[in-house]
Amino acid sequence: MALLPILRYPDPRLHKKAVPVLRIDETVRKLIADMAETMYEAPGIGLAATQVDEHKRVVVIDVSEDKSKLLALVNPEILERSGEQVCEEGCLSVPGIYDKVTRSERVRVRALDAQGEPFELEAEGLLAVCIQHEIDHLDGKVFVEHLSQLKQGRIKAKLAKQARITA
Ligand code: GNR
Ligand code: NI
Repeated sequence: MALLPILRYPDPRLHKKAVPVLRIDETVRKLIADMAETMYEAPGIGLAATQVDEHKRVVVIDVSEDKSKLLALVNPEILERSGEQVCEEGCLSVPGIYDKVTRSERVRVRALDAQGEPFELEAEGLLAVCIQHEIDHLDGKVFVEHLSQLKQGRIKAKLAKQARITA
């Protein structure tokens, strides 16, 4: 296993659209394992391949208290959505920034697991938020793009300043 470096907003590579995985082989399973290790170490509740500069439709999620329920979703698709919820979101690619985003309350998702087997999942609450946040990443969208242009400008300025301090 290996820890992977996480791209930081506003890196333009975060806006690439990930392509579907055609064959789930050892390379994809290694990516899933490395992404899980990277997510747990961060720590975070989800990670999209886009964030580690792998532009394939692969996501890992674990919203459980004890970090015991790893979900791997390959080629995830939202089949149905309903309701609305507002959640204070954060992102490993936008460190130190948290803001409210409105998303669907419930989603039904179809994906392939790490063995290439199709499965469906009904999610609500935080898991539903996380699934939507990760699929956004695969489509090249970072959560701050749900915020106003004014807020996006302030966030870019703040991160640029942080980057100057850490450099
Ligand atoms: O760790 C994370 N926490 C989180 C909190 C609220 C809404 C979404 C998230 S996802 C985030 C990890 C991440 O950046 N995934 O892309
Ligand atoms: Ni994120």
